[in-house]
Amino acid sequence: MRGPWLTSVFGAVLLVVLPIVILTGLLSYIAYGPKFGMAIPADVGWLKLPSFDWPSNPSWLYRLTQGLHVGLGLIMIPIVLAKLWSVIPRLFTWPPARSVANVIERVSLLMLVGGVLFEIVTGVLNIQYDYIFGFSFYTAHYFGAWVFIAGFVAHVAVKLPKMIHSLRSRSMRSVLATSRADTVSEPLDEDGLVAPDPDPPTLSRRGILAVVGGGTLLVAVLTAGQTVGGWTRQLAILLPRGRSYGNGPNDFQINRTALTARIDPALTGERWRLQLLGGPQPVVLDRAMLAAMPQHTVDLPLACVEGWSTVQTWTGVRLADLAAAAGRPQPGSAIVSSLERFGAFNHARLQRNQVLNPDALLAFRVNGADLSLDHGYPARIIVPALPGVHCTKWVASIDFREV
Ligand SMILES: Nc1nc2c(c(=O)[nH]1)N[C@H]1C(S)=C(S)[C@@H](COP(=O)(O)O)O[C@H]1N2
Ligand SMILES: [Mo]
Repeated sequence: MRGPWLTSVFGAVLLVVLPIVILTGLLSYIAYGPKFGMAIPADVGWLKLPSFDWPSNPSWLYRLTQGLHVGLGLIMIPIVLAKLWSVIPRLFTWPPARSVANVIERVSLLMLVGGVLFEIVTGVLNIQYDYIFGFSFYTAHYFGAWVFIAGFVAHVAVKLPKMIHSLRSRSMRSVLATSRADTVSEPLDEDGLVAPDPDPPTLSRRGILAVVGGGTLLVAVLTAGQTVGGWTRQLAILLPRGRSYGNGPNDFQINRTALTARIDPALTGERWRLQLLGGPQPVVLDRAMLAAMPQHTVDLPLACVEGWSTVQTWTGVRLADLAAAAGRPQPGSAIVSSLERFGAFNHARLQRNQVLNPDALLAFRVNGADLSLDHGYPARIIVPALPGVHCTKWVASIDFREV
């Protein structure tokens, strides 16, 4: 069954889809706020990306980019595996290198194959509850991506003409019309993909396409429910955050529970105060004072780096109003800190446009009810198009900065 045509079909799909996965992945790094040192790894040397303020409009921006990154990344797995299977004979060419050009080609293939497998493994493990490696996912995935990108660009440059030529060698329509009995090998090729002395086929070529395409569809069905919601959530059995969190207004994905974040419930009760810094002097507000401020209700997505997202109806006070209350109505940025004492996600720095967007809230309620403790009671950040990781829960203070 192996041959340049089949390999080229898988290759063509990957050639279209993987650049989207790469681009949205790099955008995710930028969305994390490298300018404020919040993107991980913070210091990437000459691999620094052009940095710009992440827009806070449209509100679904990060939901879209990160949904595409993780969603397409996952459904491409069967196609990547099929493509690797289709070129297995190349793995065993001997001698492994014949010339300098050949060595360069082999190294680029190592970067391509090693890179894509590394990105798949680290990516998949990061969206499960437990990431088991001793190194930072973000650092590994970022540098792994560049290894893969280098291999990918080199590979496309070398193979594109051959891919186009092979795709033209037969029509998809004729392949789809050919039964197993009529299936014959592709003509022998110089790369040795085609078996010189093949066994009779056990599957038609359209059968292989159906198996791989079906695998992709299956992964899509098993993962999409995490974001699509409704009854499809029950189908998201491959991913941990599709499941239910009880009924009612607070029944949506929880990233880290109050228990894991070691939130002391005593600090979220009557004693809770919001501290606003950045003005002439600190301003301390209790719950009643916050409730007396103008309240706004908006539908906004919460979109995690893990690819899931969910739109909920949030009610709270505008961050812009809090900035004014603090005495700095036109802040350059704002540092939000949580009651959570440990962990990398207990504070975040928001850009000016994120603070001043009229839909950017310090939310107290969701879907008409108080936030549950797991969703950040008594107060959490929700900002249009902001990556979920910066929607800080259990907010204790906001420091409005000049720059
Ligand atoms: N204090 C604090 N805030 C946090 C986190 C955290 O671990 N601690 N996790 C963040 C991440 S990664 C996401 S995706 C969202 C998830 O919010 P949820 O648990 O209400 O869905 O909260 C964010 N806010
Ligand atoms: Mo997240």
